[in-house]
Amino acid sequence: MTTMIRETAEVDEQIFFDALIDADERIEPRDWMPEAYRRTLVRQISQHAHSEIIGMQPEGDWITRAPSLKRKAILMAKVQDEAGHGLYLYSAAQTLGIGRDEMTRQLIAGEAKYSSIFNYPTPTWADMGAIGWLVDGAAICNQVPLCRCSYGPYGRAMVRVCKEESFHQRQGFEILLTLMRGSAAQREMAQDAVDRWYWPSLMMFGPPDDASPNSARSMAWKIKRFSNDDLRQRFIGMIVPQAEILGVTLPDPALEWDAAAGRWQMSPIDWDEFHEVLAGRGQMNAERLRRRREAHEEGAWVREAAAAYAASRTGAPSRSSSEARSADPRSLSGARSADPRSLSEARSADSRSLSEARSAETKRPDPPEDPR
Ligand code: BYC
Repeated sequence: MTTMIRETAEVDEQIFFDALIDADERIEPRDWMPEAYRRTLVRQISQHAHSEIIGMQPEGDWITRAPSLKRKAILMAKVQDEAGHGLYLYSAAQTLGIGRDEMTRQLIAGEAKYSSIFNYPTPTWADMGAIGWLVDGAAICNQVPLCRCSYGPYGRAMVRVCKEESFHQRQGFEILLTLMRGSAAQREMAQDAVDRWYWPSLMMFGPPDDASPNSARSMAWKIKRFSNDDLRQRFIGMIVPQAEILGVTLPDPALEWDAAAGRWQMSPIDWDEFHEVLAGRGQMNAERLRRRREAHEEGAWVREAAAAYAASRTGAPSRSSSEARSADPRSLSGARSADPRSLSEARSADSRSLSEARSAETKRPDPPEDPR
């Protein structure tokens, strides 16, 4: 009998979940969700968080070498922003029942992915310009649609991230513009950086649509709103006029707008290089992970001190809050699914209908202005 009630409740939950997705409503941490939806989100959000944290390294390397005090201050603020993005994203992933300690363990053990783009070196100051313009530019194209992601905590985190990324892209553009208005050697340095970052930036959007195993389902769940290839096309459309203003050449002689097809024609992307980087054999993979491990070990005393301080105030045994959360698998996302009440009972008990929930919710902020 109990099993039947449970199964009926699950069917109702699935119907309710599907209805929320169809109605473009948000799924929240305490809502029931299919296990595959939860796993997909943990995969994407944790990878995204790791990318922000590893992404601090290529730019962090230039803080001491920035050409002026003003440039140093701006770069430092940008790198701190990336740390903040990592924190919002780890927090969003934690609402799905995975602990921050576990995500960190996966990263430093080399089990987790992070964006391919951060496995390339930054030999010159112009790389700070190219990263800001191209890498943050690609991030904006990818992330503005994620502000409308069906999972509430991820979508809301993206709103602030995108506002900051827009600023980052402008500062990268401005570095390149300054160099392009400088000496011949500075112009050459800027062009060389654009040549090196252009193709890896295109790879950030992921494999082509016909080789993207996750896209179809993520789009059906409204986690992703556009396919990898569509976003890549939008990105090219954004940077072509900007490259003209800068006076740099995009390193693809075949790049051309095909009005009949409504698409940019381009040379093929070197997907072998992409897969090599994903397999850990990029130019900087080993160094990025070595530095991340080292930072984790060096930060052990801070985590211990914070946990001891928290314990001294609550009298609880000293362990980090994320450990505590992940120790209870039902604490967050499992809460509703363990409740055998049918959906309608649960909803009337909650006295929180869909529309009430909508109006009670803080008004969802508008996604940031699309820079294109
Ligand atoms: N790098 O089926 P697909 C930043 C993986 S940081 C590595 O298309 P999906 C910044 C993919 O994970 C911004 N792996 O997957 C920070 C999957 O493997 P798994 C970083 C990649 O999820 C500091 C497999 O390939 N942005 O802006 O539908 C300073 C098949 O792919 C990559 C994000 O993280 C890649 N480039 O789509 C400056 C955005 N591409 O997981 C700037 C959030 C694909 O099955 N993420 N893979 O083992 C997304 O939007 C999506 O996850 C992706 C991939 C578009 C990246």
